[in-house]
Amino acid sequence: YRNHYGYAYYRRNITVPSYYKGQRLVLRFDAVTHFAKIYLNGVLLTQHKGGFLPFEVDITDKLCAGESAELVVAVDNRINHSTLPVGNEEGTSFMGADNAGVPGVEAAKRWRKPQNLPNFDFFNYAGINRPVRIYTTPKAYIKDVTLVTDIRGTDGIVNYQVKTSDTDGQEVVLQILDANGNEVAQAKGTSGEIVIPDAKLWEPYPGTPYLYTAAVTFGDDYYEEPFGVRTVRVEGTSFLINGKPFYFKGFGKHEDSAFHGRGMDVCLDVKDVNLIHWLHANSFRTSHYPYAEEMYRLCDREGIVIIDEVPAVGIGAGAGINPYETFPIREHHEQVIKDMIARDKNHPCVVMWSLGNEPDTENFPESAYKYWHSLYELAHETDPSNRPVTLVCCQNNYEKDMVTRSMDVVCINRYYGWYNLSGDLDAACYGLNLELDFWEKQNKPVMITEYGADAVAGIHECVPEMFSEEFQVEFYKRQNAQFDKRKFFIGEHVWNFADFATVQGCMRVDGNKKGLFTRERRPKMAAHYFKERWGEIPNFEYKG
Ligand code: GCB
Repeated sequence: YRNHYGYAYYRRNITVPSYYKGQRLVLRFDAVTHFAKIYLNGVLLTQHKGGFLPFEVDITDKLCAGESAELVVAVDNRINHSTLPVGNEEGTSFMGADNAGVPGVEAAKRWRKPQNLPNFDFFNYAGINRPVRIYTTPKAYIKDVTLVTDIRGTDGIVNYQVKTSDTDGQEVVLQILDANGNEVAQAKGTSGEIVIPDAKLWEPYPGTPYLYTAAVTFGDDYYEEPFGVRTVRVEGTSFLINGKPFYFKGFGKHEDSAFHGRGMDVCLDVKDVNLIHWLHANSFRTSHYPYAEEMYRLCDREGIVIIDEVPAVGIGAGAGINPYETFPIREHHEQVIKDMIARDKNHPCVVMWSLGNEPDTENFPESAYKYWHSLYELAHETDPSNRPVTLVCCQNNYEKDMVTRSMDVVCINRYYGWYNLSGDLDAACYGLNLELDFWEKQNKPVMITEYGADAVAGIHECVPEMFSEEFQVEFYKRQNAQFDKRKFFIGEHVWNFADFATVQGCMRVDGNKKGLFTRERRPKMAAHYFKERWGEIPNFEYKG
């Protein structure tokens, strides 16, 4: 099954207890990767495209409480130019030399079995990666809760909106509870403004990530949504959390481990969050897809800041044709942006949306600008809290790229000294500085969202050379020294938190080895280096 291509089927009998009678029954899938068809007793209930966000279907009339039924989930793991993430359809692989044009190679590509050729650098783990649940509500129920917070003097302001299944009869009551469960404010009606006097703010750790709870009652329905009072804003070249300039210290991550692949693993999440604290890091990007909801809840509680990314990785990269006019991707892309924001809008840990990772932005600059700018506007319109929006760009001709500079925060992935100028850190720093001079003129906050070197744990050298742990440390020391000189530079996200599985290829030895930790979460030398560095960098006012 590791290299399975196409549909796989999950089949089991489900029963709901008879005491659920009279309730509304909902079948919810937290994520099925990448395309799902759901059948109950052989009848197609729903289908869903996109592997990293939830979907649900009302089964009240389909499943009688007390009776059992056969649930079948048909999952398709195929990726192509209409899916996110993107798969190559031309038979080219993402990694390594392709020898295009060599007759034997070309013929062999046509001859071989169809297979997934990811245009991205992580293993295409598919299937039911997250929980499936049946939940119940009363017949009249709370559909959605939106909470937008602000700070006025010492007061916390909560603008709320509650959507319900029907509007007549019952009244909506919203109570704000403090961390001890005591009511601190209350309002009635489906929307309004609530004031929390002398509010405690949500701050990234080691500040206090204080959480309130919005307890919503509507008739017999009751829902609790934890939230934090905090603001996020970009001003000049600063990224402000609660009005103070924040410095991002952290990584791009993956949902990945040896035993669970991309399957949800709450123990692993707790371990990772502990390691994030151990490193004195404060943030990560959900590269390259929205993670399981449990991780966001944990980060709300633990005060870890998230840049939330949709699975738009690899659009047009290396395609050589204009992806924006060729590939049927826009509609789906818009949908996942809306769905991600709908799912994650109330999390205080989420401070910025990422529209995607490393698309082609330089070869067809005008089409690229049109495409990404409309998505940028969509994200702003969709988010009730109007968080900053970005797109993470790959190492490219930044002078031609019109998209990256138009985002609220410029997020750059750069591999000076690794994929280019390999091993030559003097030249790498020279090139990096020329580029930083360019960004300095744009008058925007800039952060590095990926930089790194593969290091195979246990390889040591007296003179640091590529793939050794010493080289990885040296690579970071040299480049961090350049970032520290630049005031507009608002953060460093190393690539990657831990080693992870990828498609096999001639540039990968048992996966990607750019982790600060091994895949088993053992620290490499670079983890110790960053622990010391980040221990001395405060969350706020690092650059004055
Ligand atoms: C990148 C990608 C990331 C890869 C990384 C690498 O630019 O965004 O997905 O894993 O480079 O290590 O090559």
